[in-house]
Amino acid sequence: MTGSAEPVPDVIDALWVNVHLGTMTGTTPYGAIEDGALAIADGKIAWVGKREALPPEIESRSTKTWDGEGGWITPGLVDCHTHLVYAGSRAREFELRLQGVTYEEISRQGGGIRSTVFATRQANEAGLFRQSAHRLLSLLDEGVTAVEIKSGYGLDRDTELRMLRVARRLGEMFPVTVEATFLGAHALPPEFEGRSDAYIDFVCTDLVPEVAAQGLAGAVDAFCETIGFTLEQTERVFQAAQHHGLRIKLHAEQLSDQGGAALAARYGALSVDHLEFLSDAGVEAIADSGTVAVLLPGAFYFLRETRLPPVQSLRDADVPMAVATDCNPGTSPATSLLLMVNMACTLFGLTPEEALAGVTRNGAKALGLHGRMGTLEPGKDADFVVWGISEPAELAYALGANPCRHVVRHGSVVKSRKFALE
Ligand code: DI6
Ligand code: FE
Repeated sequence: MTGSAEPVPDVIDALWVNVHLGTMTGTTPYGAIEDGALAIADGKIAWVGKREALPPEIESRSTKTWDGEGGWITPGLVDCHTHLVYAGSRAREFELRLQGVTYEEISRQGGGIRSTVFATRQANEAGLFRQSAHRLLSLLDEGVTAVEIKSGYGLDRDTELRMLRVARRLGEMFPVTVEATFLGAHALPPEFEGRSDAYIDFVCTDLVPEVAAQGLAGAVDAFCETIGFTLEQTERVFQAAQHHGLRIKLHAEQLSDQGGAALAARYGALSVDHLEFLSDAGVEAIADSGTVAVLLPGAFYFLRETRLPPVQSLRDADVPMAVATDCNPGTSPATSLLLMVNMACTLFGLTPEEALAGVTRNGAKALGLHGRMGTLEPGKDADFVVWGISEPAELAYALGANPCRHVVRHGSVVKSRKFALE
């Protein structure tokens, strides 16, 4: 890309130079532009390309020039699958699982999700916000500028709505775009023990309409699994979602093959997530659907799973793959998206470029936000990260490092971390 053909705005609010650009567009690896420049106007990217091709009028109209000190700029990171609003901890369950008790056994004994439901129902809105804000800030510290946050630890009207209000407020209080998802069909609450169909009735006829009417979520999700809900129950949630104008996502084929991914693709799902047990038929069913395959290596690692998602089949079928933390207290208490980028490579076999696309371009697509973010292109939100790295692969390579120097959101620097020695 040698720069954009867009008309030059009268005022350029900021110009970044002395940087390399990982645009995540086009056909070259990372859409890389070495010795690039990026101009911002009204919170949007106004121009991006080679420094030598920068139109003189852009430079002359710039009110502020930033020196990127030879670093790399990528789009802001998108964590497209989190459950980061919740109360309490499941460290005791972790100890049990290390002693050999399985996640399923704990769930069937009434622990697991239900123990977090109990703690979350006890928490008030301020307490829930405070506990969740810490997790969100850890993500923002690594350059996350958009995040999806699910409900699903209330499983009753008041707590589900409280969770979604907390998610919305996190997006109001911090420099991050929050996309909320209603996950009422996450687990069966104790008061509906043995009555899963009645609970799905409650989700579909009471909660989905209320969530939609209050504008508290843009999508629904469900846990289609032996220890979750059946394909038929999942489809009822999808039908209610479509009736109320909500998009669809699904926890699919995480611990077994229920055919959930194919069902979700038939309903035009934004994404199907986990996918360790996705069959070739399932890959075929989602290929060409536009549905994004969201890979969650944190849960695979933390549950010590052995069945890998069919990455090569997804690659061969050109299914866009995203990568996310799945930040939740039971299977992925992870608040580092960069560590997930590394795990997507080391555990799932993605290339560093695929993994970075998974937390930028494809992460945005999994939220239906790819028209606004996920690549460095004129007209998109000026949400990007300036990294102190010498090549983009370093973002997948380093374990536990955080080379984030500056985070820019809607054109403004919202975080700078740079030690004098750098
Ligand atoms: N699959 C998961 O890995 C999380 N939810 C789901 O449907 C686990 C949630 C938890 O264990 O708290
Ligand atoms: Fe999840």
